[in-house]
Amino acid sequence: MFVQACDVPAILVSVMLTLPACAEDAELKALCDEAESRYTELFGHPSSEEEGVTVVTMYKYRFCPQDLTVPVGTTVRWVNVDKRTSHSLILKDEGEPESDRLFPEETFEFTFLTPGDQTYLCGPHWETQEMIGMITVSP
Ligand SMILES: [Cu+2]
Repeated sequence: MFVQACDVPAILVSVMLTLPACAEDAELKALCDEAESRYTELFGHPSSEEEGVTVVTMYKYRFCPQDLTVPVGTTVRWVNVDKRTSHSLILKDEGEPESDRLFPEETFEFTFLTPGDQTYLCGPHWETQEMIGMITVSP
């Protein structure tokens, strides 16, 4: 039997602990909650309250959310909420050049006009830290 979800009955918890994917999910969720707290601290409101854009935070070598689905025409705003580390964006499937380095509190925006899945990267950290994100643009 294959257990896909992490919310399995308690009796399976010991099994879950052996599933690295679930532990990773929990870790990423905690990290992304922290990123959102940072965002609110820096900008005075939750990222979901930004008008006209969908926010992805960049924090501790991760994109939050790591997987995002948006309707075509959506502008995504990446925001570095780290304290010291700079990041960049490589939207390789869009054939765009790498963005400038984003220092803490800096942002980068891109409007997705082509439906489909794409993987994007942080220039300095995708290889060493696997700082990689996914966007699904729905028609
Ligand atoms: Cu980075």
